[in-house]
Amino acid sequence: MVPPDPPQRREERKGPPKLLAMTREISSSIGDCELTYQERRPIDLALAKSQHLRYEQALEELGCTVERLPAAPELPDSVFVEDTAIVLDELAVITRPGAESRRPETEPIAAALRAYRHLEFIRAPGTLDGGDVLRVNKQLFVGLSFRTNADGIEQLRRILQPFGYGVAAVPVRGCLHLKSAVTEVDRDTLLINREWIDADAFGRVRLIDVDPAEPMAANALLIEQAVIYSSAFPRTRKRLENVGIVVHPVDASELAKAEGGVTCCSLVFHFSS
Ligand code: CIR
Repeated sequence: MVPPDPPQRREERKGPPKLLAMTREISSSIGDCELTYQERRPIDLALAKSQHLRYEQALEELGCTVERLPAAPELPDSVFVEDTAIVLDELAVITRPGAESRRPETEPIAAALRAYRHLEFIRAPGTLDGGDVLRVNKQLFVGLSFRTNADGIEQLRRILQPFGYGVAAVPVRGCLHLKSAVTEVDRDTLLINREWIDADAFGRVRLIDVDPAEPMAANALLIEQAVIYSSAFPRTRKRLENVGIVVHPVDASELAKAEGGVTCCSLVFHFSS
C-alpha cells in the first residue's frame, strides 16, 4: 500500500497563487433590500441577474476563478458579499453587518471561506460592513458610518495588529460606505468623491476626483492591472483612462437601485490550488 504524501510534499506541489472571486447569486427578494439614501425603485430581477453574470465574466476575463454561492431567497441583500468579510492573505475577518437584516448573511460566507483562511469574527456590540474597509498595502482605512461603529473598528484593529496591519478610522458623511466615496484604482492611486470623505485621511497617495456630475462614481473594483467599473459614469471613466488606467465597463444599473456598486458583489483574494 502506498502511504499518503506528508503535508509538506503536498505544499511543494501547489501552483502559484491565483485569484478567487467569491460571489453569491442574487436573491429573489432583492426588491426588499435595505435602502439608506435612495428611494425604492423596482428592480428588474432578470436584468439584474444577466448584469451580474456579465460582472462574473468580467472577473474571469481579468484572471479570477469565480466561486458562486447559492442565492438566499430570504436575505434580500445577500448578493453584496463584500460586506460580510474582510479577506487578507493571512486570515479572513467575518463581519457583523450594521443592518440587522443582513447579519444572517455571514454564516454561509464563513463556511465557504473556512476552506481558504483562518477565520476571526467581529462580535457584538461591534458592527462592521466590508464596504467600509479600504485596504492600501498594509493599511486599512475603515469608514465610521451608519453601518460601522467605533467598537467594530477597534476589534478589527486588535485582530489585525499581530499581522502588521494598520487600521485607521475615517468618518464618512453623505454616503452609505467608505467605498462609496473612495476606492483604489491603481497601486497607490485612489478615486475619490471629496464631498463625502476627507482626502487628508489617505496621506501621500495620488488622488483622482470623480467628475462633479457623477457623485456615485468613486466605486471601482481593482483586479491586478484593470478596474471593473460601472458604465453609468462615462465622464469619470475618461479621467481614469486619461491617466492610463485600464477600465473594464459593466452595466450595473439594477443593483445600483439597491445601493450596490461593483466592489460590493465579490470577495477577491489569492489562493493556491
Ligand atoms: C445595503 O444597504 O446594505 C444594501 N442594500 C447595499 C449594500 C452595498 N454594499 C456595499 O456597498 N459594500
